[in-house]
Amino acid sequence: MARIKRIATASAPVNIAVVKYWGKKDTKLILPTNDSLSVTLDQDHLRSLTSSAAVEVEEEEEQGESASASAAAAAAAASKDRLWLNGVEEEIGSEGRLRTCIDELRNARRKVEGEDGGVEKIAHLPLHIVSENNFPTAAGLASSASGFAALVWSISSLYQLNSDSGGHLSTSALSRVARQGSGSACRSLFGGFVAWQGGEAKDGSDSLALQVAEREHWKDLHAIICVISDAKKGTPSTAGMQRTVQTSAALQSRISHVVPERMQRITSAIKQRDFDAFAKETMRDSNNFHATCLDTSPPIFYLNDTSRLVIQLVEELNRSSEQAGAGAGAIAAYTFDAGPNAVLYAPEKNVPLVLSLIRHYFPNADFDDPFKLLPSLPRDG
Ligand code: 2P0
Repeated sequence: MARIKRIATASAPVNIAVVKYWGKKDTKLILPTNDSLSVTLDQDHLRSLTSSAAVEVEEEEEQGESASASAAAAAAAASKDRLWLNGVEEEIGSEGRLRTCIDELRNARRKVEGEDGGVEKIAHLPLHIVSENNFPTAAGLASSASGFAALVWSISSLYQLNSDSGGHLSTSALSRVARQGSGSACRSLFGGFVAWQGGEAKDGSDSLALQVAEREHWKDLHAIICVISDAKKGTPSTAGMQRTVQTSAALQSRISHVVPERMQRITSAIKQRDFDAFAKETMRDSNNFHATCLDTSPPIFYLNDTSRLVIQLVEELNRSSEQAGAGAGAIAAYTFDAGPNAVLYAPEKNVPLVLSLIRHYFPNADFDDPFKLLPSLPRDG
């Protein structure tokens, strides 16, 4: 029998990168080869919800006060930590990323308990963690970012480490922990527009997320998630990106100047709410990322024919708007991650037009949230 001593719940949304992370220079610490920048989706749309509980299990023994006893107790508790993901219990490996995140947070709590005798002792208790996504895992949308962000925030709330729960760890400091769960997860700890600063330090101390602007800064910007295929992707990101690091010459230009220059331009586009500039940088980065995947040996294909049709549709829409003149600028932007699904960004006033075009060219589209572009042939013309 397990009795809950203390519990905390947190949710974190999915984030969609507009400047993509692809490649690690340290695979254990998850240190990226380039900076990246994303938009965190609004809460309630696509998010992970995680509860973490410190539990007393019946055979729990009294813990001693000495530092070594407390370390031994933490190690014993770690062996009893359990995780349920979407209702199914998952193994917490002794060397895995989940273990790293839990250990970092437990050690931080142990430190606080060691320094302040008045603090309730819970670091020695096993954790029971329950996490669910409010979107089907089969939807082909990255869930590791929201999953690890929600996990890190819920445990840090349970342990009262984050500033919201009275602790001393900033969100950026916690993003260093989430990063070691899954690189892109560090960006989901913040809302709005978020940069992951790759960092220079070998120990990863400066590889963290920073908020570029709050969501409120650019409320008018909307994301439309189009599920083109819900099949599991052929090449998982973690393996695919390292194959790119090992084989792609194109990645080197991405690292040395394409991304650094783009980070500056897109940051200033966001600060100025300049949709035309934001759209251009977003689409170019998506295309540069997929070109780099193609430059990998053997090549990695994430886009499919429907993805390419969406690209053409948006490009044509923007071209016709440019021809109409009067400085109208881009109507929408597309971006694709490590799969065929499209994410479109558009200012609110353009959303009806974008949706009506999608309806026209993909008459079988299922307008759920996120909606599916069923793999049917598009209409002509
Ligand atoms: C991104 N992606 O910036 C890019 C764009 C996919 C394409 O982050 O190995 O699941 O866990 O650090 O974070 C996917 O990679 O990889 C990703 P790990 P992750 O969003």
